[in-house]
Amino acid sequence: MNKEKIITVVDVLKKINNAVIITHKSPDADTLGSAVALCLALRKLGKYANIVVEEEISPRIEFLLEGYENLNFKPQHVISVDISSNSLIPESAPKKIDICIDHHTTNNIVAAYKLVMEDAAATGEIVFEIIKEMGIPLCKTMAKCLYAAIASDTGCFRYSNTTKKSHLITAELMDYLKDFAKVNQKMFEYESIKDFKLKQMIFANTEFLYNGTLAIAEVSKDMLDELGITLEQVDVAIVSELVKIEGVKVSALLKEKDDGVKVSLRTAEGYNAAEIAAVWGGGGHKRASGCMFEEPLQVAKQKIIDDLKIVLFEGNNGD
Ligand SMILES: [Mn+2]
Repeated sequence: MNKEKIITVVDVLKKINNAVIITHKSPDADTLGSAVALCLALRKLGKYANIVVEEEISPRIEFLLEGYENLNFKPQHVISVDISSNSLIPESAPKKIDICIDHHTTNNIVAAYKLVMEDAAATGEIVFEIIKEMGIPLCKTMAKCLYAAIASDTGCFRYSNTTKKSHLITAELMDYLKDFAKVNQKMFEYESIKDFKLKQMIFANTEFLYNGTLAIAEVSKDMLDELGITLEQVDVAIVSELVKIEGVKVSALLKEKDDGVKVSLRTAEGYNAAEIAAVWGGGGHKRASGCMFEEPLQVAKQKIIDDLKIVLFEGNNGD
């Protein structure tokens, strides 16, 4: 089933002359690494290809753009990678998508061709299979990008979404990428003094509710201004730290933006993060998800606390 879908998409990619590949808002290593790797593969096939990425990207993943340059052409086709809904398409990107490549169970993008593989740990795994099916040999840069994509979404191969296939693909990537440890270091071990100070502030205002089953924290604009950092620089790993604490079933990190509040959620086993976020119009995966609120920070926070009361006392049907 998946194989047929991959062949169909590869046939389409072989026929087109050019494409622009779009990444999701607040880009992570999966969307960005998948986009760059696919872009390079298309260029190797003799196509014109570019990527579209938001201007502000985390310094932890800037290395994925090393050596990348835009080509000058007018794109006729649009490919999305790792984007599950229209609200996650950056303002600067085209909104009409021709080919959608993703692994989110909550994907609701409308596209002429959809390749959504829910069992893939990362979109990077799907792009790996596309590149293999194209018959394009991997290179060091593609391997670096795809490794980063898979390592990012699996929490460096620790999360329950990691499969045997994730490891087999990674093993093959390692033939081309000897310094994978450097990639891990950049993505998982990088921390500036500002990052550390922000973490101190976030942890200091973390609240534990419902007998310690909910850990909820916030990043206000004032906190960011005080440290002189942007929202994109906030390490989402912080919300994962909170769900590791004994007894915590759901952790939420609320980030105040000009137009509302961006929420990242993490859950322990037995609580489906995608289902919880869906209540507020968001989406994601079993253990990690996100959503947006248009209300002010404290209003959004109270709404989350109130809505989670039922979930945390009765449980949801996630695993
Ligand atoms: Mn992903």
